[in-house]
Amino acid sequence: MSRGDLRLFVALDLPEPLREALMDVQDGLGVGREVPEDDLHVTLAFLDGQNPQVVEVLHDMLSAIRMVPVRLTVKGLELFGGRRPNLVAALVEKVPELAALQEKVAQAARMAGIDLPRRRFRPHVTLLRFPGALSPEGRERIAAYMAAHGDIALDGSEAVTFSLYQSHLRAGGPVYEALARYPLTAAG
Ligand code: 3AM
Repeated sequence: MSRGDLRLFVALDLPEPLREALMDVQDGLGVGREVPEDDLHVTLAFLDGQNPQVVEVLHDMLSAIRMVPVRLTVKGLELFGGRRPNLVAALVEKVPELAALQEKVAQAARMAGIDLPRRRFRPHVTLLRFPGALSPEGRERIAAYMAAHGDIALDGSEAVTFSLYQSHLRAGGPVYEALARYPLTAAG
């Protein structure tokens, strides 16, 4: 990433009832660094560092997307990072509308000239991050919470917007700035 580049990603914005339910999960886990309520999202594409000219084209491409709202259903929690867990995420059901939107966003990014690696899309909402190594007590607490609530199911409300975000890396964790928001409108 060169000087002047913007670190970008595109994400689905969460409806209020789902954000609130996920905040309760964060409170229950009580370990690590919580993702602030306004920052909870489902990443559709991580775009890394891009120059401002690319951002303008990308914005035009994203503005042209016409897709329907996405029903968001959480099915389970997962500890990411294998032997060195670095975050807890809520897994989101990959319904056809969500898969289609993710493909459209990736296509828009490529049409804007962004070299987007092909990766399997596993929709999730990151709830907590562990910037340092987890303490044994932290691990125990998480294990106990996952045993009791790891299969949580939250039947969702609809996401009606997605956004282009700039991520500012700061010592206390990333700060997300929404650069633009795009509507998902009902068909017909
Ligand atoms: O919060 P989630 O998990 O949805 O993990 C980063 C975050 O995703 C991911 O992009 C989102 C916004 O920062 N991310 C950061 N660096 C990444 C990378 N090098 C990355 N995803 C893929 N490759």
